[in-house]
Amino acid sequence: MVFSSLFGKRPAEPEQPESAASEPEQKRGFFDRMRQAVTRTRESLSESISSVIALTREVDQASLDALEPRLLAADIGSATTAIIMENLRQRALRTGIESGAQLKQILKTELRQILDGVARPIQHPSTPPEVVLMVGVNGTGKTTTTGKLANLYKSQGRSVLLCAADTFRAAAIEQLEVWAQRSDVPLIKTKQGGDPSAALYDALAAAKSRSTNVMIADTAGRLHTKTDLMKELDKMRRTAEKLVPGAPHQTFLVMDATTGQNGLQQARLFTEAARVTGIVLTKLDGTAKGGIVLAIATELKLPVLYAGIGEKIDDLIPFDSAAFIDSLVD
Ligand SMILES: Nc1nc2c(ncn2[C@@H]2O[C@H](COP(=O)(O)OP(=O)(O)O)[C@@H](O)[C@H]2O)c(=O)[nH]1
Ligand SMILES: [Mg+2]
Repeated sequence: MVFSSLFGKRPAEPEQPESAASEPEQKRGFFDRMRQAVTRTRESLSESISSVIALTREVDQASLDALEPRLLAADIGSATTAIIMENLRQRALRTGIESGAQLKQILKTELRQILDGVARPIQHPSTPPEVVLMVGVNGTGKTTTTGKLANLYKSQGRSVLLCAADTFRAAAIEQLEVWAQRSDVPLIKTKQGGDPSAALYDALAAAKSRSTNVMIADTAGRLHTKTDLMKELDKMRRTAEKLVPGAPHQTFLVMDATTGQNGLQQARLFTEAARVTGIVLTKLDGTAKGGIVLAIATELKLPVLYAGIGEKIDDLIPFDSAAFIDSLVD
């Protein structure tokens, strides 16, 4: 696939403001930053692959056996690793794998297929506002990502309104207010302890009357096992649906890349209960376990749509599978 088609402009999005970076520049920027973010995973995978094939010229069964734990160590997950290993072994038997370079190439194709298998473009509604719910457990980066996402959408020329629907903690509302100021977007809130559905109702009414393109709601951290909190989320969904047909259009589960297989287990149960449409993977910077992206695809059957690569406002990039795989294996 041609790289330039992958960050293609979405049909529902208006022209970028003139001050914004040109599209090719922006793509290159995203690519470089993705590469930078997965440096540790790439280095450890790359070292592993090199040490596995250093002794023999041809890649044999024994060297493939040695590769298996290395893939697991990158948090690619046992199910995904099993699929990849089976395909590599078949390939080695059928045609042989002649060199480390060829092994990497085949591995890249395998990884790419796994990600492309769950890829689907984000569906934007034909009439605004687009309603986005940010959900997940505590501390994964929901509030931070809500702020970054507002900035990203705004840089794409879309008008944004934020809703502080984490009424559980006072700090969460203040935290989101800071992000709203940074990207200069309006924010609707209620007081701490208030009903998040009421805040959402007000935010949607405001978004409709102002013809805002996107309304993003930050929600309280919750576990799928907390029945009351899951019911609260259901109520929010119903409120959104009542005010805006088809809403919520996106339910993004925010996952922390550093929590590995534990986070994945939690996410599996969460996605079932909350009708998640896509994943935002945060804290990809600095982890050597970026392979979790592949485990997410295999086990949750959901695409990673955005990646968090730092704590600053522009440290959120649209996820691109080709750029990711090229950054991971080289
Ligand atoms: N390094 C890094 N830190 C992040 C990223 N996203 C969020 N954080 C940090 O994770 C912590 C929790 O974030 P917060 O948004 O409050 O999580 P919430 O409880 O899900 O709302 C904060 O210290 C954030 O700065 C990221 O992509 N990279
Ligand atoms: Mg929060």
